[in-house]
This record gives sequence, structure tokens and C-alpha cells, in this order.
Amino acid sequence: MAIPTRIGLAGLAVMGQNLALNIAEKGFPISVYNRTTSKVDETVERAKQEGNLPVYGFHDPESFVRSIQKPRVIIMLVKAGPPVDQTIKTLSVYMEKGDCIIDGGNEWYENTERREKAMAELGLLYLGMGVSGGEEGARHGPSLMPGGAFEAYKYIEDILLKVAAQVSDSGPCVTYIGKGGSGNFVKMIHNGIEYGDMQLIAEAYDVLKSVGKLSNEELHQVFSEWNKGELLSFLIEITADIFLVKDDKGDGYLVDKVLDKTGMKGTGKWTVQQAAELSVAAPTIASSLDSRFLSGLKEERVEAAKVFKSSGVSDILVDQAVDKQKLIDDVRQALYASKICSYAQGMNLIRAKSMEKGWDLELGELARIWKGGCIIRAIFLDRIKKAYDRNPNLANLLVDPEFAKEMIDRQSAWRRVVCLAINSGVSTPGMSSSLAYFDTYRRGRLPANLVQAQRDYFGAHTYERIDVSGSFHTEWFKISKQAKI
Ligand code: NBP
Repeated sequence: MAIPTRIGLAGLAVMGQNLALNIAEKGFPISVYNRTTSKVDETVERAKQEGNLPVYGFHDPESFVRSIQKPRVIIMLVKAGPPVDQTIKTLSVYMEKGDCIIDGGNEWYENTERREKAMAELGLLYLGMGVSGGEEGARHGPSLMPGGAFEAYKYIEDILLKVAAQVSDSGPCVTYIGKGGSGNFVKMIHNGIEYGDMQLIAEAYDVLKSVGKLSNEELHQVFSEWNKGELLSFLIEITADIFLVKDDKGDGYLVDKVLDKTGMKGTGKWTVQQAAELSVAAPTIASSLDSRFLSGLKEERVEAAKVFKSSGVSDILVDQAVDKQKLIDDVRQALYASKICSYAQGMNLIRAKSMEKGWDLELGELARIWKGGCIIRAIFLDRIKKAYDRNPNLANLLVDPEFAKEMIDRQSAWRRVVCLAINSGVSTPGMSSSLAYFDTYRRGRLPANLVQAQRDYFGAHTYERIDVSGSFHTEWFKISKQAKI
């Protein structure tokens, strides 16, 4: 028995079990522990079956901790929130100064910062590490976003470099993110971007299906084709696959039988809350969250559909002849341009937080480690990395010369798709809000002058002028009344 083992892992549900096997497979003997001990035995059994991997199971926390070589490093993969505090309490009593705990869950970054401080008082090191890629990623190579004590990162850098997804031209999908809760924060924004990507793809599907009348076979072909070009990504690939799956409980395709209600676990909501806290516009991500909320109102929507149908409004308002091939090409361009806006928003959120917290995060490096292993992996991330390599202080991805050209080239198609969807009564909140983001950001003058005038009118909030510096207030009511006379 290879005791002491190199590392420990506590929490053997989907993510923990798979990550433990991955670590063992890369040649690092690992000790495992779970509150419910049957999962320990299950993991050890799986390790045997998957090639006698060096996984050692423990039913009690003390022998688990003591089985790990010093300084001890334990990764926790338990449900975020109180279970993390409880697991820390259970394990830390047996740990010694210089040992380290890593939380690999989707934890709120401030909880990580609170725990890092509490651990420091005990002489323990702490990391919050985002792990992306779901079950498959955890087993065969996730994207890893560790943040917190740099010293702790160094203890396990060799393990993380081997365990992470490997991308041939850009290396392992892991880097030291930064101090404090930065690893969790970056993972949270990654998930927010994931919400945006999924919503935009769903809208492309809706327009092609509802307006273009494409069959599932045609949708499969379109998405497979798209996956050979600029949209090449994990999410486009699995979308193409989904259209092939027949219903095993009846006729037709399974996707048409899936209830149109999207679940969520909270990281999208946190992202939008952070956008508001940081005063950073993230309308594409926010609209993807709103769409999930509205999808949840299934019964209300069914009733509303009846109300509007009985008033003569059918689901699709315009029954117009559509050039399918042109529509497919337009939707591809609209999807790509909308995606650029969504990533611009996510990156701006990270930068704003980095500045607020002094984390000094490298945006190009984040794009690099998202290129493999994680749910948003895409060829497109290469372009983002290059944009930040060209100019690390880029104000917005939209103004990078390459992205700006791509937006200009695609804007006509994008506008056609959004107009067609609006005229057809098909909602495209992600694509529409991305377009509005682009149209707002690229305009040198907005109607914000009128809003500011209104604020000064009713609240004496003052305003600035375009021609004279300083702060001004006007008696709008009095002057306007006089003007009327
Ligand atoms: P879950 O989030 O479903 O959590 C289950 C694990 O938490 C089990 O090991 C369970 O132990 C343990 N646990 C709970 Br619940 N309460 C506990 C407590 N009071 N004390 C000790 N242990 C407790 O597992 P998961 O889906 O593997 O995810 C783990 C983390 O990774 C989460 O933060 C999740 O958000 C994140 N994540 C998940 C995915 C994914 O695809 N699933 C992807 C990326 C990140 P028990 O067996 O004794 O009940």
C-alpha cells in the first residue's frame, strides 16, 4: 500500500469520484473519504476495475488525513455552502500547520475568502479551485481554476498540470488564477458565459425550427456543419448529437419530448448579481437567466398562449416564405456575433472584479485554460487569447481590430435574424440584447442626455455639459413653463 499517499480527496459524488480516479491514473497515489462510507467502497471498487489505480479508501476522517504525506493536501468536492464548512471542521482537527485544503466546488468566492482567513489562523493553507467539465472532464481532464494561497498551489502544481485537460497547441488547462477567491469567481463567470452560450444556441435552434421549419435531421446537419468552422465548440457538437437521438418511449425524437423548463444551480444568478454590484453591463448573460426564469413558468405560459391564441394571435405571427439556406447562413453569423458580445461582457466582469480586489488577473490566460476540458471550450477562445495578447488593457473585446471586423462583417445578417424573429413572434432575448449591447457600445452619443435632464428636473441631481466642464443644475420646470407662455 502506497501510504503515505501523495494527496487526499473528500467528497465522492460525481465530481469527486471521477477526479480521484483521474489523479490516480496520472500516477499519484490518492486517499479518499466520504461522509457516507458506501461511496468510499464504490470508488475503490471502480479504481480496481479501471486498471488497479492507486486509490486508497478510508471510512474515518482521522486515518484518512494521517494517510497523506506531509505537507498534506486535501481536495474537497462536496456540495457548496454549509457542507464545505462541516467537512473542513471534520478534517482540520487532524491536520497540521502547513497542510492545505482545496475546495473544488462551485463555491461563492466570499465564502472561500472567509475560510482562507480562518484556516490561516490555524496555520493551514486554503485554495478555492473552480473545476469545469462535469463528470467527463473530472475523469479525463477538466479545466482547473485554482485561486488562493500561491504556496499551496505550488505544492500540487505537478499534479494539476497532469490532471487538467491537455490542449496540443496551448498546454494544460490550468494556471494559478490569483489571490483570495479569484478561482471561484472566475469559475462563476465561466458558468455565466456558459448560460449565455446555451441560450444563444437555443435561440438559433428556435429560429431555424420555428421560422425556417427545419427538421431534426436538418438541424443535425446544420450544427454539424457549423462545428467545422468558427463556431467549433463542445456545446455546438453536443447540440448536433442531441438532434439524432430518437425517443425510446414513443415515436419521433427525444428532444421534442423534453419538457421546456430549464433548471439551474445558482452560478448564473450570482454572475448577474455581480454584474449589478460592479455596474458592468452583462445583458446577454442576464437575458439567459431571465429566459430560464420564464421557462420555469410552464403552466402560466400555456395559459397565456391560450389567451393570445383566442385573441387571434398564434405562436408564429408571420407565415412568410423563407430562403432556408440564407436563413441558416444568417443565423450562424448572428450566433457568432452575439457570442462575441457575451464573452466581452464576461471578460469585463472579471476585469472589473480583478481591479476592485487587486487580483491582477490575466484575461488572455483565462481564455487559454478554457480551451479544453470545460463546457465552454471552443476554437473561438484562441481569438480571445490573441486579442488580449495584442493588448492586455483592451477596454472591450468588441474594439479589438479583429473582433471589430468580424462584427462589422456579420452585422447585416445579425440584424436580419433579429428582425425576422421579432416579426415572427419568436423571442430571441440573447441575440437581441447582444445586438443592443453592440449598438449601444458603438455609439458616441446616447439618449442618456435626456435621462440626465429628467434626473436633474425631478431630483436636482445635476448634469455635466458637452461643451463646458463642471456640474450644472437647471430649473427645468420654471423655465419650461415660461417657455410655454
Ligand atoms: P454534490 O454537489 O451533489 O454533493 C454531494 C457530495 O457532498 C457528497 O459527497 C455528499 O456526501 C457531500 N455532502 C453533503 Br450533500 N452534505 C455534506 C455534509 N454536511 N458533510 C459532508 N459531506 C456532505 O456533488 P457533485 O455534483 O459531485 O459536485 C461537487 C461540487 O462540484 C459542487 O460544489 C458542485 O457545484 C461542483 N461541480 C459540479 C459539477 C457537476 O457536473 N456535477 C461540475 C462542476 C462543479 P454524502 O455522500 O455523505 O451525502
